[in-house]
Amino acid sequence: QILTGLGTIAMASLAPKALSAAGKVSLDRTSVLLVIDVQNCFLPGGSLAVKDGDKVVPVINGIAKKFADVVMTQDWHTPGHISFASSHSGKKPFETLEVKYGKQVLWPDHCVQGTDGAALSKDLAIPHTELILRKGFNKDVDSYSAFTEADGKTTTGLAAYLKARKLQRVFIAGLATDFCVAWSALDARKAGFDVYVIEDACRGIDTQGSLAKAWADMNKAGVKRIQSGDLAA
Ligand code: VGL
Ligand code: ZN
Repeated sequence: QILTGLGTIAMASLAPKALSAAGKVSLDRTSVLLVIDVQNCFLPGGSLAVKDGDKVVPVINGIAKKFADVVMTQDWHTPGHISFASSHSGKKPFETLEVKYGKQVLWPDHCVQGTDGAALSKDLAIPHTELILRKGFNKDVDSYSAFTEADGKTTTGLAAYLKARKLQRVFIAGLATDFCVAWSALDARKAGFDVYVIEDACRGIDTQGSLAKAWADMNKAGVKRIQSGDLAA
């Protein structure tokens, strides 16, 4: 216990609110599962396949049953999108380019609007998903984050949606850990949400040290790193 001028504060009130006695993270009515970019292009055989990307699908299907509120995102680029190496002569995938809003990693063409590659995995089984948010649809601006485009100022509207729905605790899963998951987690923290990244429900791309850097940045920002098994029943 801590004694203060105002009286006694039980230590329990200082413990992370989410952890129950069993060390599990309990969910409540303010909790939302945010499933990032589980789309064919990022799955094995896709144009920007994330290693073992398909392994997240059964994990996500399982944990989604614990959430009353589920939101998904879909990377949704125009043909000739600024993030495609093919849009810049002499550039190859995984090289970088200085653009108006900073350094842009260049990717193989992926998630072009309306294509099969941009479709959500047919193996996702989360019929109670309440919102599917598309991002990266501006030709000249990428958007890894579900909240704010890569220019650092254009909002997707997601923070306002979650706030209007009184969803304060954001649990993130999906692809890729070191890009769209991490950027979404960091922006969610900036917008004032409590943020958990469910590590085994994510897979990373890991180019040029990006995965280790993403976890370091998330840790520093107060993002909680948990496993699917940490969620209370
Ligand atoms: C992503 C690279 C390019 C992602 C999207 O979903 O993490 N990565 N576009
Ligand atoms: Zn993309």
